[in-house]
Amino acid sequence: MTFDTLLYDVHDHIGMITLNRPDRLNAMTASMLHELQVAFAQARDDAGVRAVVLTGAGRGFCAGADLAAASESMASATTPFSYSQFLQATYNPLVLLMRSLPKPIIAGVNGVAAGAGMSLALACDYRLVVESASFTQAFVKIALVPDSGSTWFLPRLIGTTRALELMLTGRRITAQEALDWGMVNQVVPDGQFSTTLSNLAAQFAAAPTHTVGLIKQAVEFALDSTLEAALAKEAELQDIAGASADHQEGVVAFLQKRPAVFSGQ
Ligand code: T3D
Repeated sequence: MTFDTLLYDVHDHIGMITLNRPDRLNAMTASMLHELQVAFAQARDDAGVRAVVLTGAGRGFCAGADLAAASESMASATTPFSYSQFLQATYNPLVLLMRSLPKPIIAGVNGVAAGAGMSLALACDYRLVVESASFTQAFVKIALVPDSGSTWFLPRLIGTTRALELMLTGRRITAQEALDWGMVNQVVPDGQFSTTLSNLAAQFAAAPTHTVGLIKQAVEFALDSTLEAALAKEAELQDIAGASADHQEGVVAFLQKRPAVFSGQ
């Protein structure tokens, strides 16, 4: 499928999804949300893809919902617009797809991430951020509740005190503040962003992909489980990981004192 609002490219086992509406800071329309679902599903189903990168074209990562497009479609609608139906059909399945993807997703946050754009970055597994980027829970500024997963991700990442501060004020925080708060993994000078992102993606693409998927599954499960249930889940998933070709390769490589070469199986 060809995309109108995204670029999707696969190289060196990396599926690179670039939000591509730079003049609108990559604000999301209904068609971009649909295309994102298609692109993530394609990356999931392509055995050649072992790591996924989500980034933005131009100076922004993503400014959240496209407010101009949203207000136009509301004005022209013949029936009352239902936020609930829209969210259930667009953002919600996308976020669930990302969280269940059995491959690592890196957010390459190349600029401002606002509203649902910030939620998308939070739904990724690793956040690499340029020094000049910023984050805002912009929802409150237009009198909306944070959606697309922000209420779930943010308190878990930075605690309720700070999550509520961001959600209630819409304050724009810097990349450094996000790093200090544990909301992102790494901040790099703008000039080093592309190279660092490529190196990081290559590192993830060379990891034992199947086991990485199991690790994601284990952590996702443990977030809402008892210790007893989490221990049982670890044991169940370890049976699967322990039977993998990459586990064998990892052990043999260790014993032979050489770097492991993982196939992803
Ligand atoms: O309806 C639904 O879909 C429900 C779901 C909602 C989920 C949400 O995401 S709600 C939150 C929506 N997002 C926002 O409220 C953020 C709005 N944008 C901003 O606050 C600021 O633009 C930023 C803080 C993101 C960046 O500020 P700045 O000063 O760096 O850039 P700018 O000059 O404001 O924006 C540059 C251009 O992008 C500008 O267009 P222009 O004047 O050059 O023609 C601006 O209008 C446009 N733009 C930025 N954000 C959006 C947008 N256009 C449409 N929708 C946007 N969200």
